[in-house]
Amino acid sequence: MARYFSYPVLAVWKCSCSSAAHICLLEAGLDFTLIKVNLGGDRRLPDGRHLNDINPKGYVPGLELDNGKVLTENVAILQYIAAQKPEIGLAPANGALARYRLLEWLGFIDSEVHKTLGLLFNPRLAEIAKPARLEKLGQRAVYLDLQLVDAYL
Ligand SMILES: N[C@@H](CCC(=O)N[C@@H](CS)C(=O)NCC(=O)O)C(=O)O
Repeated sequence: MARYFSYPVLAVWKCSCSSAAHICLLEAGLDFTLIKVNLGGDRRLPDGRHLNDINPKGYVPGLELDNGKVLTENVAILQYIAAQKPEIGLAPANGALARYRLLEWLGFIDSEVHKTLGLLFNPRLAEIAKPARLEKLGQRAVYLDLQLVDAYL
């Protein structure tokens, strides 16, 4: 199949965590193709491929490079994009403590906030499971709030 995209190709869905990679690509000023995959639909791409062909894990984001290789996981994708334009300073230099603070934040958002929050939108989540999830999310939100106050207010 002819490749008519401008690479890299980013598979996203609206209002999802894939927005982070989209924002990062825009901030970096890189040329790229955005492909919207309807997670609530058949998950087909405009070229007929399935989302699983870009990300075998079956979710967004997936970043397909011009060599056909695919990068998944926001933690990896965001750092990859930052590395394409190091002069912009989207990520601190490797080896600097600030770089590990970035990883710390990405890990926290990915595993503690995103996954705890995301499950609450699953209509199949049993009502009985919700209070414990909300309590955990509340704890994470308090921490997040304090950090933002310290850093920005
Ligand atoms: N660990 C992944 C999580 C990706 C993820 O959960 N994506 C969601 C949207 S926010 C998704 O595509 N869900 C569809 C599914 O799991 O089938 C990352 O950080 O990139």
